[in-house]
Amino acid sequence: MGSQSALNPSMNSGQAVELSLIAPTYNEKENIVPLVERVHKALSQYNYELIIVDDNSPDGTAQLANSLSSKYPLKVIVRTTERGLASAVVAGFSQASGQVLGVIDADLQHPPEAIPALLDAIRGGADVAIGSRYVEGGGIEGWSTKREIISIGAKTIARLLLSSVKGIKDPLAGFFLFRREVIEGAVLAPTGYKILLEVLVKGNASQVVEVPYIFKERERGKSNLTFNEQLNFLKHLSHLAWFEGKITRFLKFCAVGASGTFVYLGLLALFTEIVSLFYILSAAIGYEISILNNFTWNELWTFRDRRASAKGSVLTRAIKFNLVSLIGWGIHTAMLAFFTEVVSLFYIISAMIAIFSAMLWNFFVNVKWTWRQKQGEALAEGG
Ligand SMILES: Nc1nc2c(ncn2[C@@H]2O[C@H](COP(=O)(O)OP(=O)(O)OP(=O)(O)O)[C@@H](O)[C@H]2O)c(=O)[nH]1
Ligand SMILES: [Mg+2]
Repeated sequence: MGSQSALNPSMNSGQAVELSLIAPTYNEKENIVPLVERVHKALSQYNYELIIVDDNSPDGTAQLANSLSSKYPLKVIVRTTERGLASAVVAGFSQASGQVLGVIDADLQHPPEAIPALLDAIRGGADVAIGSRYVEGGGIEGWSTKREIISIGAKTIARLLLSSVKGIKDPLAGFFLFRREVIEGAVLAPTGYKILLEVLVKGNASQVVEVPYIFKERERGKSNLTFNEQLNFLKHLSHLAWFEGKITRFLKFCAVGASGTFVYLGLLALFTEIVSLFYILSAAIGYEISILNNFTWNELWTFRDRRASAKGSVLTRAIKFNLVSLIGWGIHTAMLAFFTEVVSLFYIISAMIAIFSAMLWNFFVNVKWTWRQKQGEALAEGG
């Protein structure tokens, strides 16, 4: 960590800082002056500090920022040994003294004029206030269709995968404020581009509010977002899903599914060879018993944590599980036929795709429906 200018004491006049706003920068020299001025104008009524975390940008962003720090409540952190947006923001958090922490891009794609509305939401009781492009009144200026599709795809995956972001319209926002307590005790991983996800998944926010704003086109400077970062996003998501216990649950679910296959094959052989039933009848009996086997293990093991809070009785869940499995079996068969007959794949490959798809179907529908939690419990536990 490099130079760090002292706060101008007259600016905060000894009062507690209400808001610490972190702006990560890499080669944003052209944006620094308007950023600092616009933030100051927007927040003139508030006790705030702006923390610029620069990764030793070759264009001299940090030097320029430092020259402003006598005039504005501005801290400049220069990192010389590390590079990356997320770790820069986390470094900013650790130096912040405000009761509320916030993040804003330095390239003015996030209008500083929207900060007071976010702060008002926090004052009104929200734990996290998100500058949102996807609620009424919000929007995006000047994105290509391709970029919009990627963004909507990424958002959808995140919302499907992580229960902590359920119901949030813009979980990948880079413009947000939150109460300091939200991340107290949480260890934020300095990976990925999406720090809000870290805060929502690992923090303990219960009230999240979205405030609309229009995401502007970058006027000056160059984008730092690379394809590599987008791949990193998927890595980051799986890390967070693991953190939420989703992956452990999925692996348990798969193990139970595998046990069901053995039960099915064993009973098929037993009823056909020893009880001398017609093999189709043996298969039907074996199949139903294997479903009951799977249900029992899932009830006692995979979804053990949800038993007390799940909706309905054990019997209702068993019936739902049967139904889901039946449709899953239908999906498997239809896909097996489709990929073999229409796409002309080798039938074993088709079967692998079909089994995996049916597995995903079974897992997600059982999570969301069969073992769905009652409202209050889901909130308390984050889904
Ligand atoms: N400290 C630091 N800041 C970074 C780094 N990468 C990006 N930033 C800053 O993070 C903010 C967002 O990065 P952008 O490059 O604007 O990414 P983006 O907004 O997703 O992409 P565009 O819409 O193309 O601008 C900007 O303020 C960047 O200067 C980094 O490695 N270190
Ligand atoms: Mg940008």
